[in-house]
Amino acid sequence: MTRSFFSRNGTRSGYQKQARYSAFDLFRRGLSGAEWPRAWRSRDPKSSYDVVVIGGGVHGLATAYYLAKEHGITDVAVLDKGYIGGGASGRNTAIIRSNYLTPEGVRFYDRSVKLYENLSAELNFNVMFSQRGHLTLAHNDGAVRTMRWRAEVNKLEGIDSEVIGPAEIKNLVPFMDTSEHTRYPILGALYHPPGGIIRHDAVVWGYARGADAHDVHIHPYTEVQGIDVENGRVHGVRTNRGGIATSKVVNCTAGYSSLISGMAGVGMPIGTFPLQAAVTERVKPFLHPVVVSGTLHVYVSQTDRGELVFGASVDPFTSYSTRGSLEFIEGLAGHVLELMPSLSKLRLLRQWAGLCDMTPDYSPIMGVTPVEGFYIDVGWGTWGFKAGPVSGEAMAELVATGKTPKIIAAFDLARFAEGRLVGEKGAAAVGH
Ligand code: PYC
Repeated sequence: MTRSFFSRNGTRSGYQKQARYSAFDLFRRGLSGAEWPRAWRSRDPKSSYDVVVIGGGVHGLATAYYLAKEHGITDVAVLDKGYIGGGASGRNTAIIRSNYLTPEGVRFYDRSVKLYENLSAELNFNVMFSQRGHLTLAHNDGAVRTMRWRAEVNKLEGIDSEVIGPAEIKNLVPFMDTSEHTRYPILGALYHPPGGIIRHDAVVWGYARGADAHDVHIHPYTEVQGIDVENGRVHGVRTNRGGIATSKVVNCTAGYSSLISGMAGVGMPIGTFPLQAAVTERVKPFLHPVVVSGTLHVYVSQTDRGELVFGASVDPFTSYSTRGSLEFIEGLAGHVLELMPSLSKLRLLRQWAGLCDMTPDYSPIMGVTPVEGFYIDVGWGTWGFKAGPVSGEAMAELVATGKTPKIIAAFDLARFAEGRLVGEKGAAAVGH
């Protein structure tokens, strides 16, 4: 294991490259109060890079990581206008699953689940992926039908996913009222054992640390203010820290993806909506799987720390606001208590919002654009976090080889003009 040390600007001292600690090291450090080594280096941007990735969340960092690791392209800069992982990667509910509706979606998210399963080992960083199972409840015949449809598509693609009845649901979540006497009786559920939750910040830090170890430059607080395009080709980006010449730019942003693409003159069929979520105080573990109810517009999971994480639908209007609202929290409490009345005494600790770039068919937009050298990995709606690893892997392959990997071919921008939509709304956690 490498034991080299670098300072914040790349010289030896404070930065420990890919260190692995023994339990004794951790104990000694904890007691000594010594400064922890930095996971990635801070440097000034160079005047040019082979590839500039815009967006320092899981998608951008994973793209940079796989470019360097799988394709040997290390002259890469990742730019973010805020801190690393402070956008949608830090503003989600960290649910991972692949029980989608379309074969294209199922295959794509399954590859992501597989990459997530191996990510701690890949990055030598514990991302705390907890595959506790994922339950999507059905409270009416229409929902049961959609769950059956999804289960069949899932099974055809080799995904562990099936429709189960109230008795099996009760086994998995004993405190849930599965009787026929509730206002919204539970008729069944789509059960997806490989689904679960993860530590979103660990994923971001793991990829950032891994990319840095391959000499990728990570530049937080570096806002892209313009993209230079001449004769249909990218030549560089303009930032608040100066211009950077490059022939390849990858837009891996969420929330601002249409603004960034607009700088290159590429229009996006995207509307940006806030998605709010909230977390409670910690309680003893009682909820193992992730539970989703589309009818009641709510999803809930319990973290390893004991907090309950709740989410619901996107706000009903476009906005770039990431503030929580009282209206949302009132609605959320109503939905949660409809499903789990026994939670009425729990106190909420925090709420937040992330920005969701919604596309007309609820599938992402990935691949090339009419501008040569300008690539997009955008339009993630409410499922960007779960797609981080596979998106990074596929975008890196595209940028490095110039060939669109089969796994993302269906998600190209041209599908909107050519009427080849990949309708994934039926796999949304709740009605958005
Ligand atoms: O699709 O699983 C999901 C999800 C959860 C929260 C937002 N989207």
